[in-house]
Amino acid sequence: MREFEPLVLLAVPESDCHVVACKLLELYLKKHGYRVMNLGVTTPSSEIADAVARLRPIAVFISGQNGHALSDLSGLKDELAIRACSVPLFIGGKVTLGPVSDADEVQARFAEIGFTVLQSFNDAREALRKLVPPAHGARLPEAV
Ligand code: B12
Repeated sequence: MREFEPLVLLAVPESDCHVVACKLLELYLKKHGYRVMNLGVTTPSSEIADAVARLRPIAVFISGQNGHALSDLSGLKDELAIRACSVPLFIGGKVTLGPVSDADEVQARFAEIGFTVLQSFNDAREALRKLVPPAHGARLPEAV
């Protein structure tokens, strides 16, 4: 049994004030045994990168709702590289402006800036399970 569960970092992009989905994702992942640090809404990429460097999460999940995630997050890969950090990056929500006409195109655009697009909270859990399975029965410390 591990003493501490792995940490997952959550955030909403810099221009985006939609708080609900990110908070729900936090509660969902905690319920499923992960420690979660939620940086909350309107978080600049530099702050996300600083948190990755400081806390060394196993993954970063972004909830984007206002449709501007692609431009908001376009610098994150470089911000991480400056800090010599590498971490799997995932995003979900309403990640584009308007309805999605071609999901593969959206996936490809986000892949260019280092992200995998996920649809549901369950997808997030599956992605995490592939990285580090939660240790069932472990006593969970409070989020940092
Ligand atoms: C509430 C709301 C607001 C509130 C936000 C209050 C707050 N602080 O949270 C207010 C009124 C402030 C607001 C403002 C704006 N909003 Co608004 N808002 C909404 C609304 C009605 C609900 C969003 C919400 O909380 N949903 C609840 C969550 C839980 O549900 P969900 O979004 O479906 O989330 C699910 C999935 O998306 C997914 N998911 C979400 N995040 C993640 C993350 C990961 C990692 C994964 C795996 C999955 C995942 O799982 C969730 C659960 O199933 C939506 C319309 C709608 N009905 O969705 C518009 C909406 C998001 N807003 C929109 C817009 C345009 C704006 C404004 C730009 C409007 C304006 N002109 O000012 C501003 C933007 C302000 C800003 N800086 O971001 C658009 C976005 C359009 C787009 N993306 O193409 C929407 C879709 C409305 C619309 N149909 O046009 N908004």
